[in-house]
Amino acid sequence: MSRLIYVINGPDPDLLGTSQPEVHGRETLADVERDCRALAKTLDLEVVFHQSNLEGGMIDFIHDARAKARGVIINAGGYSHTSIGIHDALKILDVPIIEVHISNIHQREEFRHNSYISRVASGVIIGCGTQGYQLGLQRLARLLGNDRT
Ligand code: DHK
Repeated sequence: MSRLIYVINGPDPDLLGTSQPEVHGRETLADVERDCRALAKTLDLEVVFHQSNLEGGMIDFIHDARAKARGVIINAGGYSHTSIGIHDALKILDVPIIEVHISNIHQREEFRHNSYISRVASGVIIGCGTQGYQLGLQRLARLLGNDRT
């Protein structure tokens, strides 16, 4: 059976490493993808990275995940705090969802404190830097029944 994990990123993660490095660190999304690929192999998982700056683009990736993925890791960037459309698309997925925020959104502006995605996520990883994506993968491996994690 497929062990495919969709890693879906919204706006800003595409600028990782260059936009606000003091908040999001210096690693690029390509670095994150490389590290996740290496980790996924050890967990007997496969990862596919998707990124869109558009809400509808992200929703398309989520719909696509319904037929293909065993789990989803999502950092919806600013849409986390605004998008009922992304919330609704995630809500009808029947695979585990891990929400990642690189920064600690609770130490930042008040408008970042609510995430619509947290309401439908199995787990939420906040403020662990780009390592959060790897932690998300480890969690999904556990949820999918890999005893090595
Ligand atoms: C990334 C963003 O682009 C922000 O809009 C979110 C999130 C936080 C992050 O920390 O990964 O508020």
